Amino acid sequence: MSGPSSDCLFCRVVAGEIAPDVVRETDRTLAFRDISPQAPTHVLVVPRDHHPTIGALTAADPGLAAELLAAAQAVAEQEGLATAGSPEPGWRLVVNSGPDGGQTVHHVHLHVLGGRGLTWPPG
Ligand code: IU
Repeated sequence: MSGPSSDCLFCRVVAGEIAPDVVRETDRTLAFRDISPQAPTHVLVVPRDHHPTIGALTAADPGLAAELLAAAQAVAEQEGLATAGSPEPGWRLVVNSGPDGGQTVHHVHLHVLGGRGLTWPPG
């Protein structure tokens, strides 16, 4: 599924009905600050097309999945968490999928987290 869904929060963001704090955009992706940041930098990267999970996106449009990954790297560099030649100071990419994964918004999104030392394992 890739058409917009009126009851999908991130489809409404992509459509401009909700105005997030946008940090980067391309013709197929949008990156904006999480409303409830879990680190000094917490940016969500979403495809403009609606795909519910990372698995659904990868199956339907692997090229877009790769674009989303590249967009996350670009956001990390833009936010000063990494440079093209170095991963320093470092950052984390999180994709929650399904109930046990803790996914609450069912439009695939990549969390770009950084700006402090992140602990492991996650909760
Ligand atoms: P999750 O991976 O589905 O659990 O992440 C959803 C994220 O969306 C979560 O970090 C929320 O804080 C974030 N979010 C948001 O940025 N804006 C909103 O209006 C809502 C949730 I609702």
